Amino acid sequence: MAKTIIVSNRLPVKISQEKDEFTYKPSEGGLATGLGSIYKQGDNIWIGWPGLPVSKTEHRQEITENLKKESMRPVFLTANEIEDFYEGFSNETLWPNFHYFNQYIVFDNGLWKAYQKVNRKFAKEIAEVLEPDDTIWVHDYQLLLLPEMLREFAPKASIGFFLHIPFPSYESFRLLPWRRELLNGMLGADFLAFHTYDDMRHFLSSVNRLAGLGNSNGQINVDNRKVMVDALPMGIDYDKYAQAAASPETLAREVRYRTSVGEQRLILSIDRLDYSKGIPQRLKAFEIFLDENPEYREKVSLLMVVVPSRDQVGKYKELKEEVDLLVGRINGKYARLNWTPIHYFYRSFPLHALSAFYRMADVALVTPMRDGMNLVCKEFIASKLDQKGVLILSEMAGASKELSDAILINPNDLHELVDAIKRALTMPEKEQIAHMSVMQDSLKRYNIHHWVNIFMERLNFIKTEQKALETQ
Ligand code: GDG
Repeated sequence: MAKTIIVSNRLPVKISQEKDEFTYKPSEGGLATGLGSIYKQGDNIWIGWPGLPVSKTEHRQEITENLKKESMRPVFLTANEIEDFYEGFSNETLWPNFHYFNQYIVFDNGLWKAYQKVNRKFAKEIAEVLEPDDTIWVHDYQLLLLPEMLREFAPKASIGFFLHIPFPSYESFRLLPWRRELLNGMLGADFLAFHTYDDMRHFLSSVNRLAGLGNSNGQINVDNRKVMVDALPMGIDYDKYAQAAASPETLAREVRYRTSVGEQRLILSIDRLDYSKGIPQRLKAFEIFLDENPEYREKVSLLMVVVPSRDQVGKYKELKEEVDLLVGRINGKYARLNWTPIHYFYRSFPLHALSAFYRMADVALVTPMRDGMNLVCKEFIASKLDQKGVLILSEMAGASKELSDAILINPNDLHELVDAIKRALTMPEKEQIAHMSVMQDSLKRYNIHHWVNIFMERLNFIKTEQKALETQ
């Protein structure tokens, strides 16, 4: 029977090691939940890096056996590969370039070689299990070369690709010395999807300029093979967040947290530590807000969760220091014995704590400089069971294309941000409910399951079209 192979850099599992003992926890990420309905069926399988370096052969065997029971297959990476392929080319070359932080790009041919090598390693691992009628769904910027590599040994395979981060405009993408190879790698897929129409347009424009290929309604002819490109915004597991918000565990946490923070109003900010998320800008805007609106001091706090991420990468270390300094400065300036302006947490929380934060927040401040989609703002909306609360959202997040009922801001305009905070805190409840219900309706409908189904449907569609052409 034909199977579906999901491929991503990381497997949907968190493995921790204590001496020679390994413990396995399923990861809670949106992608894992959404694709859970697929990869656990029949012979389907998820292939990816298990998230830790494992050098001993017996450990590798043990992990492989245990993951097999959960329909997963590991691709082991050496410490050098993690450094050069993952931290290096993926996160110091592609990530800044695709998010328009071009001054941060590391141009290094050694990192590029590691990227090619690891993509090849993934291809080989897939080759071990691939059969002619299988479908392969490749995810994200760490594996841009993989579709073409798979095509080499499986010319008829059905290959889909989804990019979770923005695809940059040609003017940004062309800066990369390896732009043609990267593009050709992606064009090995039959169906490529992006979060937004703009990402898709940027991709098509690069295909046109670098590969000289035009398109007709998002279809490109690559070596007599039809490749389809589309915008497919990713949704969340709406019911999971709505149910978590109604659960006794979340409610109990909310009561506890409320006792600690008192009756003041809360503005919520949650992200991985990443320069693309606009964390310093958000802190500066909150500082100006307190400065210009003294009546809000002691009445409103910023609850800021920053989840540690990529802490081996230089720019992330610098950012951590900047955020620490800003929080210290603002708290030092405005704190009172009975009031802390910013409750700052540099760690991650379990789902029910997150859910209690979403419930308690009067305002969610989601202001990335660039974001492929941003799921935090969608989770906030799904958690608002009483429909009260206001979302301030950056125009630069893919989610802003769907959530036009949020207060949309340009994160580079700190004064617009300050005004938005004030507007959010004074918005009448009736207006809050009106906006929230529109956004909830749309997110309920375009949820993660819908996203997965449409992706598979489109991939099947283009494959059927290709076959029809071949038999003509
Ligand atoms: C990439 C793209 C795109 C956060 N803190 C905790 C926690 N989280 C969870 C959130 C959310 C996820 O992490 C973050 O997702 P985002 O979409 O906001 O951002 P990225 O990690 O940058 O994801 C992004 C996404 O891929 C999907 O395509 O939207 O644009 O950059 O689900 O809830 N989860 C837990 N504790 C925390 O403290 N349990």
